[in-house]
Amino acid sequence: MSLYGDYDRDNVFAKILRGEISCHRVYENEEVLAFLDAFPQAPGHTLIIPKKGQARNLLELDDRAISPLFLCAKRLMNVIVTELQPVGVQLLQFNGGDGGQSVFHIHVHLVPRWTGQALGL
Ligand code: DGP
Repeated sequence: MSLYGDYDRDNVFAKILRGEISCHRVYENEEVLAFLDAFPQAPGHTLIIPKKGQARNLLELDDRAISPLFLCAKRLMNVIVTELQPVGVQLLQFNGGDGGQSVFHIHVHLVPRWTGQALGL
């Protein structure tokens, strides 16, 4: 599948943004929404998505949307480190089905990690 193509308006994150599927919201502003992953790799596994546009992956994301997405990732990583006290945090972002992506609305993962824990993603 190409990394460029049509956006499926019925992907689960589009449905979350429209309020058609519920989620555990962690943070939101005009640009981004952060919520807990429904299939967490670790406690506190958080997803961050842009609220505007129809980018399936990073290549399709408008340059102006990159800063809000990664600024939110940095700030939430700080909250995770303070509140959950992991010894590491993974910032993950997959592009294309063969790149490990399963939901085709650009998103980043924040996965807290503790010593001895298997790296699942
Ligand atoms: P990726 O492989 O990067 O496309 O990861 C997509 C993530 O989305 C995966 O970790 C599971 C999560 N996910 C899938 N469906 C839902 C859902 O309906 N709600 C929430 N909160 N997360 C979901």
